Amino acid sequence: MMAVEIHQLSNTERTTKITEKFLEYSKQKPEFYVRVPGRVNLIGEHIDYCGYGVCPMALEQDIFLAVGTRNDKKLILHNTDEKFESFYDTLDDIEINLNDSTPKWFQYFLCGLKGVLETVTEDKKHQLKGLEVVVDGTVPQSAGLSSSSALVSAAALAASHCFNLSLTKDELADLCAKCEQYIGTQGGGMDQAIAFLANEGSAKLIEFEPLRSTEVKLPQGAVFVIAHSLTNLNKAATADYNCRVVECRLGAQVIAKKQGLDWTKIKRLGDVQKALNLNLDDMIVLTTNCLRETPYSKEDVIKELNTTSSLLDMVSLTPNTRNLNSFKLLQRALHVFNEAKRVQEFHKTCQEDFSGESALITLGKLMSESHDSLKNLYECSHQQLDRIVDLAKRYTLGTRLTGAGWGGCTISLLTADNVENFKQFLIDNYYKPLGVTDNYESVIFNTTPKRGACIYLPN
Ligand code: ADP
Ligand code: NG1
Ligand code: MG
Repeated sequence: MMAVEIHQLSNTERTTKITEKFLEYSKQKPEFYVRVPGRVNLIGEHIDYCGYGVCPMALEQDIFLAVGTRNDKKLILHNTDEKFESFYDTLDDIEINLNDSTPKWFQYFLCGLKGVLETVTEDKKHQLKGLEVVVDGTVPQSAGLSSSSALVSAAALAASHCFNLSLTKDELADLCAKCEQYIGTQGGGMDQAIAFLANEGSAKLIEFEPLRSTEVKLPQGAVFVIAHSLTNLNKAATADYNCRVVECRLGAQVIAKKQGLDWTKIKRLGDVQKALNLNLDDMIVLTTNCLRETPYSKEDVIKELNTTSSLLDMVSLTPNTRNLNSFKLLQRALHVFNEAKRVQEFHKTCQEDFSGESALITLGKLMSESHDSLKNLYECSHQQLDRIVDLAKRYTLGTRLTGAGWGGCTISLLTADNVENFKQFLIDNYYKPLGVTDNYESVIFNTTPKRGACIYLPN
């Protein structure tokens, strides 16, 4: 169990700027700083919440906090981006009230803080100090690069350090995966795990229950380029994300019921596989036999499970999916089992063939297949993402949407000799027609694996 690393802060333009902002607001210097990176997922999309392994790497883009403690129990949050207004609260009174609108920025911070406060016993709560924080973020927002989890995780790390709790990286990853759910999405834990467990220079195979991470050395000559489609979706603002979580859960439960298992004990497709002790290929055959292609209405699911609407609401659905009446179970489950296989093959290829050109071709092919499946079976792409994927075929070995989708970014695998041509091709054929005339490096950029979360102390 590893502790989060603590380093000495080096002075850069950015650290000077955030320190000055902090001084301006609180009239004192920050006591410590927190950095948590965003991530790009190379392969394994929408399967973490089904219990399957994924392969992300940490980004250079991050959430950076300047933090000071207070002797009262106040929480004061500021943001260097003026569109995010300052927020004032007290530690005794953390509530994340979600109505039907898009969550507020500070509610992501509150998720992390609430998660950490829940680990503090009642008799210790009176000793806690308040916090004043300035947030500075460079992760593109609502674009599948996990700005949300970087913010939640940064808040949790700041609180853990401030309250002297010394939570380990694994504990923080688990805690943040759970507490980000206070924002309303039932995510699977990939983003928070890579945020804490990443090492510079390698991607990671992240597996769950128990949380494990294995280094994935990417083949020599592999270059990864992220391209922003200029469309966004805040995942907690609509039911799209939870709808997919629930479709997978219902698929798992219908298969379980047909196989004579207690369906109420099954939450994820990975749970049925474990309970039946089958391999992924067997699961694909079983899924095709147990589920049908036409969508299921809520009534159809109730009949399949021989249950009631209220039990289904309680056991299987989320508050924002209870009113839905069309669930595609076969398509979603087939995506999940095949994507889980692609992750295994991706990892195996990186292990076996570290230098060969054929490895790059295999990885690219797996990424392209992943995108096709997300577009056609999982229906979480966007026409702008599909357009980039089509244009990218000319220069890349494989391109796919990354993160939850419905907008956001693509990740491409290519060889170094094609990088500049690819970027120029997208600038000319994608970005310029959409009105982008400069600052192209903010929408299309190379990425290499960076390290995970850490704390910095001032000099
Ligand atoms: P992502 O794909 O980036 O994780 P989400 O939709 O899950 O997208 O979360 C995006 C939300 O996270 C933003 O709408 C905002 O509320 C919050 N957020 C992310 N980065 C910042 C930041 N730098 N400052 C304030 N809030 C941020
Ligand atoms: P993004 O798009 O970064 O919000 C989400 C989930 C992940 C994972 C991916 C899809 C959260 C915090 N993140 O990421 O767990 O399911 O979608 O693979 O819910
Ligand atoms: Mg997110």
